[in-house]
Amino acid sequence: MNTYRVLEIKKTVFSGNDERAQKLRADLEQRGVFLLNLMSSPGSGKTTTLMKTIGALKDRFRIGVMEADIDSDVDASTIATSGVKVIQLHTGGMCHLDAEMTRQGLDSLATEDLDIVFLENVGNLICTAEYDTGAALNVMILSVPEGDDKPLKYPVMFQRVDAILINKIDALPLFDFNLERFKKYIGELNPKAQIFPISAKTGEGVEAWTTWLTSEIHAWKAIHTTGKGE
Ligand SMILES: Nc1nc2c(ncn2[C@@H]2O[C@H](COP(=O)(O)OP(=O)(O)O)[C@@H](O)[C@H]2O)c(=O)[nH]1
Ligand SMILES: [Mg+2]
Repeated sequence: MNTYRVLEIKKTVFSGNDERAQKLRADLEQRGVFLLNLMSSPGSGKTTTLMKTIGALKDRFRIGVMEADIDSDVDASTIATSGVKVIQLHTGGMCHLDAEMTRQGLDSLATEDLDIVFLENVGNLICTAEYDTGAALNVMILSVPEGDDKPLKYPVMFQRVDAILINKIDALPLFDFNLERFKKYIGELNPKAQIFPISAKTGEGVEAWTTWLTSEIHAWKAIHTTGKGE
């Protein structure tokens, strides 16, 4: 099993997060490192979904993971079992990562030998949505037990993401989650968002997600990469 380091992130004292995020995005494009920012409420299945996604992509891409948490190392220790490079970021009470904190994490992870970095953001649907991390792709997970009305309660999050994973579809028979109603809300808020119903537990639907993600990474690399990659 891989070991992992823990980085105590320094709180950002700078203003101008959007400019910093644009700068970081441009740096990552130049370095050929595709950063994916994964957001959700606590317990929706970010770590479990990352494990399945890593399993599908690790033969094709060199993957690194940054696990952000207020204090614990539980997730980094889980991800380390997959064999990819992982770092635990402690936010010291902050409920999100901004671009400068993300840069600190990437510097500590060291990305020279990586094609993709997955950032598991701190678990919540509010402040994580409000800070651009500099990622190439923003993805969120909504799990079935949370209910199909969450786009009405947290519209900023659902508006800002490129893709939405509806996780825990194995539990659909137990809940009144209505996928068609959910799609209607998203059609109004963010019609360009891709929606993937999955079960990170059983693996159902995961292939459609990883196939789409792979094509997004290839399209991004075709534009930005200079000789790095598969
Ligand atoms: N039934 C079911 N449970 C899941 C699924 N994905 C994750 N879980 C469980 O949900 C809990 C939280 O998952 P985790 O990946 O740690 O969520 P995170 O806090 O968003 O990283 C764990 O007990 C997982 O085993 C799923 O697709 N179906
Ligand atoms: Mg987690």
